[in-house]
Amino acid sequence: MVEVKKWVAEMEALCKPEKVVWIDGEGLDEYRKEALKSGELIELNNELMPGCFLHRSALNDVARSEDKTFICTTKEDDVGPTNNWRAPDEMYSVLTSLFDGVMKGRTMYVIPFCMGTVGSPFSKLGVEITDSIYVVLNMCIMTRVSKEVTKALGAEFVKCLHSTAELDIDKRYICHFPEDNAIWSINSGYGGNALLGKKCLALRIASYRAKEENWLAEHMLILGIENPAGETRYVCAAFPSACGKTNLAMLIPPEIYRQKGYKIWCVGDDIAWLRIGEDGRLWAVNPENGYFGVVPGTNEKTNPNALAAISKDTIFTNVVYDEDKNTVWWEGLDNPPKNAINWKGEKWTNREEKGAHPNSRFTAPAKNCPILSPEFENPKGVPISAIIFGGRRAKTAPLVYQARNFDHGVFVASTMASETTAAQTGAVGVTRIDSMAMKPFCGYNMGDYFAHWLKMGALIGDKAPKIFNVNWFRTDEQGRFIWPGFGDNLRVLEWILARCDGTATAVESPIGYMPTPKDINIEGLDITHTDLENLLNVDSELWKAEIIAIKEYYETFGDRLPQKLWEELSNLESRFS
Ligand code: GTP
Ligand code: SPV
Ligand code: MN
Repeated sequence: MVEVKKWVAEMEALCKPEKVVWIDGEGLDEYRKEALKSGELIELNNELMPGCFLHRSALNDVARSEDKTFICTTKEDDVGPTNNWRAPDEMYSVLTSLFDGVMKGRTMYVIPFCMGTVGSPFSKLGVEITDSIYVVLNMCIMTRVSKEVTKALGAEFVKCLHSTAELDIDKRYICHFPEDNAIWSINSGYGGNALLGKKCLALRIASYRAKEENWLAEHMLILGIENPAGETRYVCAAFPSACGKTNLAMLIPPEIYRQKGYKIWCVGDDIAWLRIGEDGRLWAVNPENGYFGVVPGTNEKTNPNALAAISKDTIFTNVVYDEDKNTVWWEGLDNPPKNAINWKGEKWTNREEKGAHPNSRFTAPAKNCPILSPEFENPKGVPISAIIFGGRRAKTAPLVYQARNFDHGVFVASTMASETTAAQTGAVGVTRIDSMAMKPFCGYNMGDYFAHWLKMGALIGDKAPKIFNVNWFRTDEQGRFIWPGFGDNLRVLEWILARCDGTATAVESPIGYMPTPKDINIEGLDITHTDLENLLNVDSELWKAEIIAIKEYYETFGDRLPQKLWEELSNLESRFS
């Protein structure tokens, strides 16, 4: 605690707030009231949505700003071609002048928080300093904040400094100093830019540590699949932002699976920390304590569990406000409200325009999820049978395939591509390679990261999870999704688990092992055998173009790219010729 107090005093001297308030998760109503007074929050209908609030962000502050995100290490080479680099001294000097006096007349909140269950040797403690009540309330949902956490604080904690400042986009910086265990973020209040326990700590800083300590910090959901015999097996899945993690993590089995007795358990929906357990297998924990999920498209059909999770004690950001009912609405729900305010805070009159921002979000406590896994608090986590990678691809990637072995799986994951979404600023729908769905989140050189994955595979050996790739987003000539997705994705998971057990058949293709159409159960589905054939088709012309793009991408890593991956690429090329 001495160290924490010393650091807080230094930051107080820099930011010059009017007062300092320590947060321990209790008495939050006081802060909510203040936020209601300032207009930062709107209290929603307490009968229909108890404990729920609406927040509208600044118009220029609706998504992660990747171009304003920096990793500051002594050597530029250590961050690699996928990250923005600045020398620590140079960046500290820019930030110090921006933070100087930034909290004049404001309150400085100090939030000790824990990523992972409190007291576990695998958890990480942090302290976030912020001048935003919205950040305080979100952090209290997304992380563990309690008296117990404050008590546990010692010399080792991640120093997280945040200010919304003037929300000036030209002075926005999200900076990581992995050598100092520090994160400084200014001029944004948006989730991944401002809730520093999430992407900044639990992925960028944690991945840096994980490489040194032989574990993995990944952008992955964790879910348990209980079969009719009552056995639960766990899988992790990495999809880029807004590509279906929360939905898969909370899926409801199709009717025929429910009747047979299948159940799904949600352990996590965004981040997984994976370690080799005493039994030599890979075990995963979810370091978060809540969900910061995409709102649009969430409804009774796509994700009833998420809908239940956000029925109370939830903060909604940038959705539509229903003036008559004092509730919220978004695209994907029925019956748009007559009198409404759009996400920008204007009367919603032009209904051609979306009312909710495409990246509008909910912040809901994990315990609200009706299918939260009983293992959620287990500090050891859950043993992982399969790791699934996937992206949003209109063509190219088939519905599912299995990597030939672990190293080939690392190759598949390092080369996965996806179309960009509204979760990051910039153009939507541009295909980019997003290795392991970690391109925006890996805190060091991704060439070294691939080598680390290969090393982890070698350490685990025979007990390594099997690796798969999926794509729920393949479209037909009219641009419609062919695969029904959502709950029906369990049909693909069933094949994946059967492959892990050695009970499902597969055929070899140039890209890996694939099911034939008869291997995927489509009972009760409105899709044909031909649709499945299309979903499983591997177009060699598209793949030859893909190989060229992969080569160009790999070249950007120079000699930091493991030779093994070049070999895998050359093997893939020869299987297509
Ligand atoms: P982040 O929180 O940004 O990391 O996103 P996520 O990966 O958790 O994505 P999420 O589950 O919130 O889904 C994002 C969008 O994809 C939503 O609009 C969903 O409705 C849509 N989506 C999710 N799963 C499927 C699917 O299986 N098929 C189709 N067609 N759309 C899906
Ligand atoms: C993502 O963009 O992957 C998210 C939302 O999960 S954020 O917390 O903003 O990163
Ligand atoms: Mn995410």
